[in-house]
Amino acid sequence: MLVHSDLWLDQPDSHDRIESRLASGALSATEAEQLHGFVDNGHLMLPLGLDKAFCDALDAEIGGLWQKRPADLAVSPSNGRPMSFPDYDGPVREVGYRLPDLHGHSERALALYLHPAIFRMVELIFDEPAVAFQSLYFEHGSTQGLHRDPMFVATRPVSNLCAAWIALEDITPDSGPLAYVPGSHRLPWFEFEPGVVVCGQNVSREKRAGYSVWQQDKIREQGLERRAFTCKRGDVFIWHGGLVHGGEPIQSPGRTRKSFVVHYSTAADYKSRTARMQVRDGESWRMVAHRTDTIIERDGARGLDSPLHGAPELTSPKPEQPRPALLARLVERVNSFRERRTSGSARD
Ligand SMILES: O=C(O)CCC(=O)C(=O)O
Repeated sequence: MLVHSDLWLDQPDSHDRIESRLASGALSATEAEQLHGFVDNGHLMLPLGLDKAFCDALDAEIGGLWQKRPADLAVSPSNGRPMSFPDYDGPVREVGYRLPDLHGHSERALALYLHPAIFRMVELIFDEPAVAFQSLYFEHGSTQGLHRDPMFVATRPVSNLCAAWIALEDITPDSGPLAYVPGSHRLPWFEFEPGVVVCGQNVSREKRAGYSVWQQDKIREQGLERRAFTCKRGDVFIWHGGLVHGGEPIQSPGRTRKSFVVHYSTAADYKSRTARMQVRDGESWRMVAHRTDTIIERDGARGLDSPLHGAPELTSPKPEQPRPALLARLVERVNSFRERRTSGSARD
């Protein structure tokens, strides 16, 4: 299927619009060139020139969080769902862990989340006020299969989504760089159910495998090529919500690939966000949902605070309670209804 987009950059006259904005002085020549590339390829690169001291200080903040383990910060273990930091009992900084919404606990992550130069580019992309709504810190390559963000990151409309991937160190080919397929943002979309591009929790392994084969076929049919984003510390890769991307294999085991990802939507459409994490409850686990509509503004940029700073919403009950599966399903249904009404949940 095709995903409908009202964004200017997905319209047939997008290149003309860039030239008009350039002529009117709304864009610099460099910005115009970047936007032309974005329209055609689905991505652009922006060098921020972060210095080593900044990245070392961010790393020290992360080290401090590993010691402190705040309850309103989640850690996602390799291949696992987010869990409350104090409840994590795996290896410290294990390969593949992620920190969702680090911007809620790190001054430097927040500075990147609301970075004025990235924000300017994102607002040129949307051509309307934008909002950062979630962040994700990776210490190592994700090795994630090729995907498109709307499969896991919900926005409404689906098309009003873009992401910035910020290198926090020089990224070498053996470290599992970001993988991407230039031009893939114009490919048709796989339907996990009729009319549904979201790959929900209940999508079967077979269906996911079917998606991968289908996506590879489409890439091949169109003569597109997978590339690896090797780059310098501070380089930012901004991608269109439809761009197919993932993580390359890590060839040097244990090698870090520190990066920070921010997702953006249009401020008029994205007002609040719910995030879920698992918390220990005696011998078992329960899922807790938190929602925020708090906006942080700085230097003309705006972003949602970490949802985990807010009070918990409905939680799934303890398994010992009567008819747990039924109740849990009911709670899940209410939660997802609430989320659909407000905005979206997101991958973590
Ligand atoms: O950093 C990576 O390897 C992949 C990141 C990604 O796919 C995402 O955040 O959407």
